[in-house]
Amino acid sequence: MYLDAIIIGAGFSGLYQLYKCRDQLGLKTLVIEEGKEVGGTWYWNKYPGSRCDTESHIYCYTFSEEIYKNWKWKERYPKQKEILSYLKYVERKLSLRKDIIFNNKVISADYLDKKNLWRVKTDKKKVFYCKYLISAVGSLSAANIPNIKGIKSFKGEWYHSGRWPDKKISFKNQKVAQIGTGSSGIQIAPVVAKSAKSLTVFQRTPNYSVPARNRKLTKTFIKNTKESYKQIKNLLTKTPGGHAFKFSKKSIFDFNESKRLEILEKAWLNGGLSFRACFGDITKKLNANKIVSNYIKEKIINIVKDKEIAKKLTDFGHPFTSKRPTLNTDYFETFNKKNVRLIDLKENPIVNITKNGIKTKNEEFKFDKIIFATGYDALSGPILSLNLTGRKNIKLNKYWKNGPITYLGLMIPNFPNFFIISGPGSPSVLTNVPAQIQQHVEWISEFIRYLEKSNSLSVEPEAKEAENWVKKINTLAKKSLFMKAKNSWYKGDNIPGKPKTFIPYPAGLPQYREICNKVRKKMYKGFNISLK
Ligand code: N01
Repeated sequence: MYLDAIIIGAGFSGLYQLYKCRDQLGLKTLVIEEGKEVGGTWYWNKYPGSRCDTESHIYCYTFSEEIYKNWKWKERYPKQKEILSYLKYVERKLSLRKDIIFNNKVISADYLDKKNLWRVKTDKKKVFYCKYLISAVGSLSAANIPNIKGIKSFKGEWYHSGRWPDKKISFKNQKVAQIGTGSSGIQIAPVVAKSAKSLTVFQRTPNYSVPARNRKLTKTFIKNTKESYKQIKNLLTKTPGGHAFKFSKKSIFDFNESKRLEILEKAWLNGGLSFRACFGDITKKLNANKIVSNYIKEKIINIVKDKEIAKKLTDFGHPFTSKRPTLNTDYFETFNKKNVRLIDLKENPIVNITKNGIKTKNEEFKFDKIIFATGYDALSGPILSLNLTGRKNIKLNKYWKNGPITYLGLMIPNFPNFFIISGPGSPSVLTNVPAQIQQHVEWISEFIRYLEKSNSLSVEPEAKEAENWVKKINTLAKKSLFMKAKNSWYKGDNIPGKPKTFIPYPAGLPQYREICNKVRKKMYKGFNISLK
């Protein structure tokens, strides 16, 4: 079957890109989705307690005033189920389903030089041909299931947070292990601990976490956000992370100690990702960051009653925000429960999984269920899993053997007419992702419009431009606090053998947007376009 465009993935990015390609560019378009429903990450991440930590009134599309105003969010942070309902609503509103095939995983895509077409194969033995191939597979969809010896022998059930099964899973009276304490693990533990007989949390690196302070949205708040649609939409293009909060222009050192504390207390009580913005230098300067890192540490120590456990939970070894900041609801309080244990993997590492549980250096545990909240082969993983072969039989896994090479995070040399939404080399995971996605979809769609008008056959970035882009990202990252974290998936540390290079674009969405706009104004400088 021949199509003008194929989009892989039916999450936030795939749905919007389908609408753009089909309804605004008039292209014959198909979305191929591995899951059985729309939703992308919000289809798969059905783990207990799953909820977004970006506020609901901005964790959504802003391209359509009607959609924005018609949808009513319930809470400050939307639950996974609510986001899924929202995406289904958008899909219905735009009549997208008829151009999506579900339960089909793309297993390979090959560029056919002579025909200037992509050949896309799925695990259901379907084959499609298209001119434009667009990845909407997301940044965090390739689950990292650690290769721990003995996993196959485990008699109980095990799950990964990002590939949570559809069936209902009960933890009532169960002995549960949880490996991993990132954003997912921090949400899972308090919920599982409520019903499990016991919960044992295996922690490799302790994580800073700020209270989420979730709450029901008031009618007044909902009304105000709808009335401020235009201002909110505009604000999301101006802030570094595409969030609705601005960073303070003041340094922490502009204030004496008591005033600093007053500001921090206020931000802590408000909760949320905006905590890091209460002083302008928290995320930029190590000395300012140290004060805030210590403040969070003190807060946790005051919550956790057992001093030994508190020490393990706060032995961070990296600055606050150098890894993805997390929000929590009663995560640290959970360790005051009698049925919850914390195992510090630094002093007591896992040796292997047994048929009955987990064996560590010092102890053997029995478990009924194991939860892997161990994160993802982030950003490059999902693209590599597509098994792309570009021009002249160039394999993407070889071309990226030293790390992902893209120009603007949007295209790859030697892989013509292949676009990436919110992947490596773009701000992606460092932002409120729907805001970044919309910028990408709109930029890509304008580019395709231009290519179609110009009678183009194919387009790809110049290799030199892509090399410079990767260098630029790594130069920017070196100046940031991100490089101070060990085991950071931002730089591939979490996956054995993954090249160590900084992957997302770290200088913020407005700067990135400006660069993309400049390239467009200069008639797509840096891209080689071949005409029919
Ligand atoms: O994954 P993570 P996540 N043995 O990589 C540990 C988004 N998200 O799914 O820090 C033992 O952050 C690992 O330890 P270490 C969001 O962007 C958003 O939690 O590498 N432990 C870490 O503790 C987020 O950042 C939301 O030393 C192992 C944990 O597992 C991203 O997804 C919710 C291990 C993984 O943490 C990923 O978050 C959920 C091993 N072999 C996710 N391998 C919201 O919006 C890894 N770990 C709320």
